[in-house]
Amino acid sequence: MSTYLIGDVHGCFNELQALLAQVSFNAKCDQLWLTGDLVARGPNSLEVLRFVRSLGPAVRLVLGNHDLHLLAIYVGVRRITHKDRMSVLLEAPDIDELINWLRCQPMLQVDDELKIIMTHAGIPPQWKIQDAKICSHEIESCLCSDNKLLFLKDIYSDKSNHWTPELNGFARLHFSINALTRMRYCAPNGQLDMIYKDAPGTAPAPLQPWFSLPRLVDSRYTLIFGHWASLNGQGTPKNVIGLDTGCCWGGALTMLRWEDRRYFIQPAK
Ligand SMILES: [Mn+2]
Repeated sequence: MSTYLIGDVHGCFNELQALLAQVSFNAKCDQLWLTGDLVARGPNSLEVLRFVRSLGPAVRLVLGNHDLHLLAIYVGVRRITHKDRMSVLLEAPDIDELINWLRCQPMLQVDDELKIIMTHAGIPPQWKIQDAKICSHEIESCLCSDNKLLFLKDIYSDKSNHWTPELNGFARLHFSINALTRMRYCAPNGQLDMIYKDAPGTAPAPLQPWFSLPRLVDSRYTLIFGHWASLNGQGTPKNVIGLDTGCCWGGALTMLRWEDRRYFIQPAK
């Protein structure tokens, strides 16, 4: 049994299959972890969702900002754009089942034996694991409840970027969604910057990548994330691993086998 962790798939179904074939992935005994953003940008979002869902308990995933965007389009509170490349998916005969499965997926994965924490964008400096668990659960409860899905209309609020434990209501959900699915840079006080997006080294002072600030998360755990393709898997501290290497932009899909820390790469086809 092996544990495989793969970065943002973004509809790159062929590369996902090629990567799994490299290691003869077997859903009966192996585990597949996915950093989220299964859909959008790439050509085959529908095939990716159908396949990942079919893996059942062999897969552990988290939702990314593009997965939330899909849910928001589905419930009619956001508009699809040409860049999304999701019109085939949204017109599929099984779209209702796929959405109902997707929206009940977690925002956070924690494995206390393997000592792995995975989210789409990262864990903000101010959070302990327990904070991440509570805040993830709050989002998951909304996503899984039909009448609360409309909150997705306003998920992209750049204003809620400063954490205090007293945050509540929409401001708290916004902070959590920003931190878990969109974060890249923080100010030295840990405040999220939701504007700057380019690779480190170009960011205006005093912004720093979230993973460069001191963290409250238990340092025995390795943090796995995706989301930030321009990092290309580089520049993170030892126990923080970015797996998004921009397959949908012509880069590659990257997979880490946890047990021997070996990397497998599938260039974009
Ligand atoms: Mn992504």
